Amino acid sequence: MRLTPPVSAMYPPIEPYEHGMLDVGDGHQVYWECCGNPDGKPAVFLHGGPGGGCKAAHRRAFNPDRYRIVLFDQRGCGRSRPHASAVDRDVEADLSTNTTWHLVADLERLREQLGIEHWLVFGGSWGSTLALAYAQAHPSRVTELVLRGIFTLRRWELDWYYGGGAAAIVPDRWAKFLAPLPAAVAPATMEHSDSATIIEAYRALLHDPDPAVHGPAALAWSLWEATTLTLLPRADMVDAFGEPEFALAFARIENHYMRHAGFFIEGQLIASAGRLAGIPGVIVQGRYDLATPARTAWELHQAWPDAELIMVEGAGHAFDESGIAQHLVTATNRFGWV
Ligand code: STX
Repeated sequence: MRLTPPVSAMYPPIEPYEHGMLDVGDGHQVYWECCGNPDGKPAVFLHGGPGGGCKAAHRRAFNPDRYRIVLFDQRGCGRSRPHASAVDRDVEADLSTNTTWHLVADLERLREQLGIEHWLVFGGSWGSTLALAYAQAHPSRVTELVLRGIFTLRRWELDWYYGGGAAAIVPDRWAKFLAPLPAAVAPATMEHSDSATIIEAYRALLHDPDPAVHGPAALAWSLWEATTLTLLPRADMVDAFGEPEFALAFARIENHYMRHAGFFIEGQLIASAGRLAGIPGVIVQGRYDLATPARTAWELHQAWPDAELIMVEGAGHAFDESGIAQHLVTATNRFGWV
């Protein structure tokens, strides 16, 4: 049985009215596009992963008559160049110039280039992480925040997803994630282990020059995510995440950010939530989110009472799960009239 994504809660498909490549320095060109109404309220969509890139469905979370919707592919992924699947061949633009703080600076550069004073910031998963980092660095530029599947890359969050915590629920999929690792690293049991060791071992595989080594590792990394994002299995996710170039860039970029715990000091995004005071926000969180467990959304909400927390029963992590998409669109509809 092939389950297709329930996107009916979203607006109809649209095409960009303009797009381009922004030279952000360090050898990186970032792809951006604008959709909807050129005179509408500016909103920027921040994709997940990191390394996931923007998809056509992401344009559909906003009323195109009311919003000027800006989407861009973060450094190294999607239509941005060079692509992280090729970093080993490009000494100019390697992962050392791909950090959270480079992406925050890219957002400011893009905002200025597009002549936007301030904008609604929308992000799910890693997109929520980047949205929080950006809003805390530049609060005066943010009119509202619409966030989904909150992820702050604290040690316990990384240990949960990359260290065997979630294996308590999906041991079969976790075993596939561990399969490419050397026997010395992969724990023989399902016991909770240290994500740092696993992330480091994956890094060596993902940057091995031999495609017979980095290829299967990239697929295993990417498919762990594809098979844990949605509450119920979805063939379209597995197909998309199993595309070899996507998987290699996604795995390398995610692995790099996880290895550096997002370039944050432990707990930074929640500890600095006071900087969001006065910014209205909506936090949409799937109750059964395996990738970014609901506790983080809860803790963010405690620290940022201006936001509304919507706990979606019967949903996992993905942007286009039915209850989640509905609440996200309701939030952008509400702010579209402000
Ligand atoms: N990664 C969580 C995240 O940001 C640990 C994420 N996971 N999958 C995605 O994002 C995409 C579906 C956007 C690729």
